[in-house]
Amino acid sequence: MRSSSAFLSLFAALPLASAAPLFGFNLGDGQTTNGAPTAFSQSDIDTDLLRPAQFSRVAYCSSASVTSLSCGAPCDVVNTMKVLQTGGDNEDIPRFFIAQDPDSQSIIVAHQGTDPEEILSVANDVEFKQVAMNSTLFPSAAKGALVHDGFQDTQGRTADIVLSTVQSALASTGFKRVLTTGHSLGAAVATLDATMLRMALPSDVDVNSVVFGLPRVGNQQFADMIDSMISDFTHVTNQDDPVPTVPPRFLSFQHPQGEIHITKVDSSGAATLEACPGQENSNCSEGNSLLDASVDNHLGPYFENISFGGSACPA
Ligand SMILES: *[C@@H]1O[C@H](CO)[C@@H](O)[C@H](O)[C@H]1NC(C)=O
Ligand SMILES: *[C@@H]1O[C@H](CO)[C@@H](O)[C@H](O)[C@H]1NC(C)=O
Ligand SMILES: CC(=O)N[C@H]1CO[C@H](CO)[C@@H](O)[C@@H]1O
Repeated sequence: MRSSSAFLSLFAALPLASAAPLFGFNLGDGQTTNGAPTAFSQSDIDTDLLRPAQFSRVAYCSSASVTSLSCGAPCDVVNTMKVLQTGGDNEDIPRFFIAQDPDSQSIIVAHQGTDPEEILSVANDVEFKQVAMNSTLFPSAAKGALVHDGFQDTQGRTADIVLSTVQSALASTGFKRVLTTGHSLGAAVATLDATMLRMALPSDVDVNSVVFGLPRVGNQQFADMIDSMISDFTHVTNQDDPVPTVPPRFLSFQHPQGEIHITKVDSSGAATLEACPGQENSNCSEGNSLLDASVDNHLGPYFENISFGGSACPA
């Protein structure tokens, strides 16, 4: 199996410009909509997005500091959670943690991401193909569903421990809810985790996923499968972040539904958000111009002053 650190360092060495021509094109054959976005209020942020964002931020912190909830401010705001499992090495295997969250009566699975240059290189790398989903992990994948093989390889490195830990945590807590979350590459892994868990867990367990700065993970059939399996799937895109526009649609990649787009973050940290109907909405990320691309927007701030990445974690 290809080593992630090898491909990350190989492609991180490429100038960003070599990746740039691929993103921003609207040439896919999947559905696009111009449906008018609807307002997404501050109370919607607090109810639906804030806690997942706080968990995704913690996923960048060291395993030791997460286990002891001593990662500083990012841990302090989620200090009612009980951490069940941590892992990853910040290289081949991005960091992750699994916790039980009494506040939401949920089992949380959160994955670390990568920096903007790395994710753009990986997502745009033409060496990475769309491949069939692993039939062991995704036994009821939709016919014709294909995913980015780099993202699937990364998800596969933690899939078994995620599945077994979530199954035993559901049994020991009696909780009936699972949330997967993450930022950047971690968003792609969390999306695949949700798919895997939905196929493996009993139907009375609710599986949801709320992710940030998600690149496109798979093709139209994959996007449609997410739409039908994960009804509240949500991916938050920040202003002119180019990552949600890669890999490009002309290579047959397509987002699922559920985009929440941040249109503005003012100097006090107040954010304006809108909910975007459809899978690819030209009034949201899909309509971004390459000329305005901002890799800083990939890291944040998103809302409530939440930014992601190693520098957003003091430990
Ligand atoms: C599919 O997933 C299983 C379970 O994690 C793993 O053992 C197997 O190697 C995977 N197959 C491929 C082709 O990666
Ligand atoms: C964000 O941080 C700034 C500076 O620390 C602070 O003034 C502001 O109140 C914060 N905004 C929010 C929405 O938390
Ligand atoms: C509400 C809104 O911004 N609607 C726009 C969505 O995109 C179409 C096509 O680009 C515009 O015509 C709408 O005004």
